[in-house]
Amino acid sequence: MIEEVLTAYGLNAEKCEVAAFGNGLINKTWKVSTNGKRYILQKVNTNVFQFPQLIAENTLMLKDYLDRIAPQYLFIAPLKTITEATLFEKDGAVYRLFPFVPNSFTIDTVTESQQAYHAAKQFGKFTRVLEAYHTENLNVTIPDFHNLSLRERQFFDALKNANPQKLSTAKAEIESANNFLWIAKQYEELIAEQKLKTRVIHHDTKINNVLLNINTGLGIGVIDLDTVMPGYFISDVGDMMRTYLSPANEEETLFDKIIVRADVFLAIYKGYMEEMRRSLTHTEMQLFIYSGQFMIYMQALRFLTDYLNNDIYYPVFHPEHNLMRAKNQLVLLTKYTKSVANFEQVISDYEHELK
Ligand code: GN1
Ligand code: MG
Repeated sequence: MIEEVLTAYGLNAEKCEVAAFGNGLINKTWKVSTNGKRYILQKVNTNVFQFPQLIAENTLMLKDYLDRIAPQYLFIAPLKTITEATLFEKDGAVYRLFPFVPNSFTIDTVTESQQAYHAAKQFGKFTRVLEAYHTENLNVTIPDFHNLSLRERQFFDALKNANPQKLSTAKAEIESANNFLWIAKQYEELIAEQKLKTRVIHHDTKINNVLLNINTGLGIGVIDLDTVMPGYFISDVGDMMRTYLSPANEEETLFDKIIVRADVFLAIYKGYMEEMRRSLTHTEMQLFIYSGQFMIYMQALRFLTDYLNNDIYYPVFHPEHNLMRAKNQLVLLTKYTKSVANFEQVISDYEHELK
């Protein structure tokens, strides 16, 4: 099938070297090298993205818009096939091909706060350059993706339907998740009171979704635009907190390794604010720290719910994999919550310095 895909893009499949690339949980990715040219090939997970055409439409609309209003901005859109299609589709399988951005690389963990700074700046810039874009034009590629109230309901449903053995194995994690229900309650209030502005949001701001420059370490741009949809800034800032603060990621099972780094927190704040300060409302700025709790909690609920539902969403390598991931996220959430007073101080010191 891959050969057929490459041919559809006008490449000589026989002369292409194809190697697995990256480590996303959802789509499959390869790097294609041929005649000194490099590409990124992806097979879209159509269980998760049931209408990949919606993603393709979004990227096309944004590309057209940015070509007009911000031609300098590097927007990494998929290439077209020789018949001008934005996707290759056959027998229900969907593929797309991207140009490989020269001198770019990605990292999987934040080892220096500067990396977090550059990434936060790139995600902030993405939303900023699209500030005036009419969000209602965008397709919703996954409905209710970051709707925490829905994730909470799905968790409650899973509790009702799960087998007793699983409920007992996950007793401590379920209890911990219940202790953080206030995070979902606060979200509901924010929505009811319309405290958050709808913006163009990336919704997957992990560090490996930012391209960095090999020579300078500076940010080049953002990738993985599948979940670019109308949303709230707490999703993007929150997922950065979730994935940059700790040197150990969501797969870590030695939970002592999960720590929350204040210098990385400041780097995220600086990078994002440098781009978004003028755009965020006062109310939104006050939700900067809450955004981490919002996203870490949502991810904990998603992993725990999937464990209880017999792993229908996330791929697992052993029976308790999703439970371990949930536990990991709950540990991170607990440590994050203990750091809130410190984060407030960090922000206030920095703001003071700026004045
Ligand atoms: C999925 O495939 P990946 O790693 O980019 C998920 C994110 C989760 C993440 C957790 C569409 O992203 O929301 O935060 O796993 N994406 C989707 O690792 O569900
Ligand atoms: Mg992704």
